[in-house]
Amino acid sequence: MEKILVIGSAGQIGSELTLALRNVYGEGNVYATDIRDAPKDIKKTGPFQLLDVMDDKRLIHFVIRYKITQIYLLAAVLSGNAERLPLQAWDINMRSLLNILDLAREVGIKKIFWPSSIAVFGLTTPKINTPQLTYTEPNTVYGISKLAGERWCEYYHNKFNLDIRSIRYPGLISYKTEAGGGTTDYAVEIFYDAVRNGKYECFLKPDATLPMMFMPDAIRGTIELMETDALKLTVHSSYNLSGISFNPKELSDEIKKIKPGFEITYKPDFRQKIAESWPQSIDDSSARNDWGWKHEYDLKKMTKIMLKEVTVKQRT
Ligand code: VAH
Repeated sequence: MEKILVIGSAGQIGSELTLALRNVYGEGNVYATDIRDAPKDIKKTGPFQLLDVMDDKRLIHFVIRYKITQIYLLAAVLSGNAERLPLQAWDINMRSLLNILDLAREVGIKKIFWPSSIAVFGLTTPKINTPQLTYTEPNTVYGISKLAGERWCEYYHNKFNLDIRSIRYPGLISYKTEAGGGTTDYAVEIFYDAVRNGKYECFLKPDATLPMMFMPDAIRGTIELMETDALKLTVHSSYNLSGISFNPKELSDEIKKIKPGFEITYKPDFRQKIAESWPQSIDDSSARNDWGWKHEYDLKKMTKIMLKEVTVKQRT
């Protein structure tokens, strides 16, 4: 019986991945944890406990007590926030991963998932159809921590035969949690402001094209990766994964098709420079070849669902 520990269950990915894992492995077998309180549905559908991934002693007791077999480490400081507190963000993003890797080696955790990001790419990376293997010279604290994390994951795989799997997520769009300080989070904020006020002031330029993905695709891709036979996996740093690429103008035009009165203005801030250092589209052929990955949501379908769900959420 798999016993799964999710660290960061209150976050954008964790709040949805925890529920999806409970559907697959049984509610009582997926232990949701976070440093802060979790959404009601996480606490209602299975075990939840406050847990700080930086507290390695409490972490090891938890893992041994509940006989954990898999760990999903989703806690991290995202790009925008990381630039405000560089050394604290580096410490949190790296020490949390190293705590888990060493714990897994010590107690023999079968499988680990850790999210990387397209933030590992930088200004020297080809921007269109960015390959799996290419220049990775990130110039953000977040990107540097994700690149270093990928190197540690591959090191523990090669040296200790740890089965750790990772995805370079593009910008993720979801309605369950509000934006969490990322550069791509304009694509989440815009829906809340469109529903609440009918207008949005965007912190990126209208033509800032970035690789994005609707959360249901990201959750399915993560579970597909984790359920793939280890012998089929050829990437032990982190898999490129691609969904949709668009810019704020294209997204706002799609919103206007449903909400004609919606207005967008642009006031680029420090995150514009971060966005300019990232790719515009991603080549995910390794994921397609290794486990048959294919995204399902396009910009039109995602926009329709986001507006509907955010409208419902604003009413409750
Ligand atoms: C961020 N949402 O903006 C994250 C993501 C590709 C970006 O990793 O920081």
